[in-house]
Amino acid sequence: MCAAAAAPDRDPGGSQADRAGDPWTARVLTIFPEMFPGPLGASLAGKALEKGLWRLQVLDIRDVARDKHRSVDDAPFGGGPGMVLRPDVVDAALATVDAAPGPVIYLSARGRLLDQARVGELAAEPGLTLLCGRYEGVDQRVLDARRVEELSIGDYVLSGGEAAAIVLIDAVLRLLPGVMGNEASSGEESFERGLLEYPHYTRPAEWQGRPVPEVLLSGHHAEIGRWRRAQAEATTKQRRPDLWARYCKDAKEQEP
Ligand code: 9D3
Repeated sequence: MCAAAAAPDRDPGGSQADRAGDPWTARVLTIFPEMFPGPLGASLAGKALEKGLWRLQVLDIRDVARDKHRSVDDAPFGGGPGMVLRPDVVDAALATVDAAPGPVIYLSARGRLLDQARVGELAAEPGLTLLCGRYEGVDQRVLDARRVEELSIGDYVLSGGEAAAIVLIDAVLRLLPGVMGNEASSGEESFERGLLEYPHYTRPAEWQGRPVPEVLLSGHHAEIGRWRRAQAEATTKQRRPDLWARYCKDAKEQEP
């Protein structure tokens, strides 16, 4: 990664309507704009960003807070710990991207779980707007009023939506044409066929007394394919009974 990472655009609304031919665009609404591009400025995502294959527009939610203290949050009605992002402030932030194409997603621990199927759908959109929560969350009324989709990235507690937004953008980017180094490799991976990956090995053929599985040195590609498939299935069955059950069901439904 070279030093000159493209600076995120601080004018996410833009002064004119988005045109066809614009690159896929992620718009991020956050009270921590300095967290972006973060890891998205490195590696393949960063190279693609520099090449203009995708765009990142970051809005500091605090910029739309009009009162003198630029406050974005307040105490929850009904009591309880923490603070809640105000509906008027979040609405003003979302209004700056009203003309932007694609869905609006609120990253939240109580959202529906993100999966590869939804990532694939999002990659087919012209872009998306990601609202990052902090504190205890966002006032529910603005989410209802604007029909915001709520997504979680997993059953563990983050300190806010920013890391989740980076995860979601990363997952979409590798499906965009031209962003991955190797066009062919995405989609072929076993996870996208519903299985965990088979194990990988490289030189040396023996390391600390541990040999590489002999079949991989055999040059018999059909046999290697069968071995890898069996490994992927065994690992999925053992570690992810949820994925395994769906895989078996899908296989059954494809039978004549
Ligand atoms: C009283 C319980 N709250 C704090 C422990 C609930 C809570 C509030 C805010 C839990 C997490 C968060 C911040 N998390 C996110 O904004 C978040 C998230 C996550 O925590 N896990 C998985 N996906 C996501 S997407 C956004």
